[in-house]
Amino acid sequence: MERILITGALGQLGQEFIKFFNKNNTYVLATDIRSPLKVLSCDFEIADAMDEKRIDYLIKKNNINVVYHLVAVLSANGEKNPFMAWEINMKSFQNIINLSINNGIKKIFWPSSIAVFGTKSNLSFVKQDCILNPNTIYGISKLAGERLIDYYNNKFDLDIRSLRYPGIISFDTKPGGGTTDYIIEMIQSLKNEKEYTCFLNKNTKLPMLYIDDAINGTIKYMSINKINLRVKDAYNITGFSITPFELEKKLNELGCSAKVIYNSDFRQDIADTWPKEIDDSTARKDWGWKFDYGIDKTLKVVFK
Ligand code: AKB
Repeated sequence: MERILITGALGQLGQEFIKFFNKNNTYVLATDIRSPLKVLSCDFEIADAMDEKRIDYLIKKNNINVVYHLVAVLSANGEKNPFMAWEINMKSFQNIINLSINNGIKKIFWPSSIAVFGTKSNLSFVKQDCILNPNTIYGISKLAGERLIDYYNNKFDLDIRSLRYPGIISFDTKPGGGTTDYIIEMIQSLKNEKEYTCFLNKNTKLPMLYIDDAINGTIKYMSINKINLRVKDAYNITGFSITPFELEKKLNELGCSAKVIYNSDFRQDIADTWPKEIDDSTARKDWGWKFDYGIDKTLKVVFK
């Protein structure tokens, strides 16, 4: 029986993983550095993933045997304080791996991101294997994590797995401090008939994925026999790609008439180094990855 620790559990992905595991009667201990605003459907402890002793205590106390380590400072927030972002992203990662080795935990999930790519790869369609030269501290930390996953998996016989998530679209739980966040902000503003100022240029195409696809895909990936996984660090996955202007048009078609103003800021520079489309054929081949929600189905959920 899996007994799962989720770190950074109150973020965009964590709360959705909790819902999934809860439906499947899997034990979850959720941890974060702040208290939840509403009661969670699992055990919860305030704990900083940087605090090795506290996490060690919680792992032992709750007989944890799987970790979903979701703590991360995202791309835009990372640029405001790169030293802090590196420290949080990498120290917490190192702690979790070290604690896993010491406590006999073999299975770990750690999200990577489309931020690992950079201008040296063909950004109009990034392959699974291409030159990775990230330009943000977030992307650099994700790339470092990917390399460490490969290294630790070999050296310590661990089973750390990772996916390069594109922008994740969710409405119950929101992200914070990312470059792809605009998509959620625009949908919600226009749905509420509020003018929206978009921080990206209207033609900035980025890959996106609806939250249900992200959760179901991750769970499927984690359940696959290791022997079938040819990629030893992180798999490309994606749903659909869209520009802010294409999204605005879709929202107009759904009856939203509030204005969108395009006023790009520093996040444009980040987006300009990220892929427009992702080649996820390796994930499709190796473990049957596929998405279910395109943009129209995603918007249907919001406008139902
Ligand atoms: C971000 O925008 O920083 C994240 C990501 C794509 O990893 N949503």
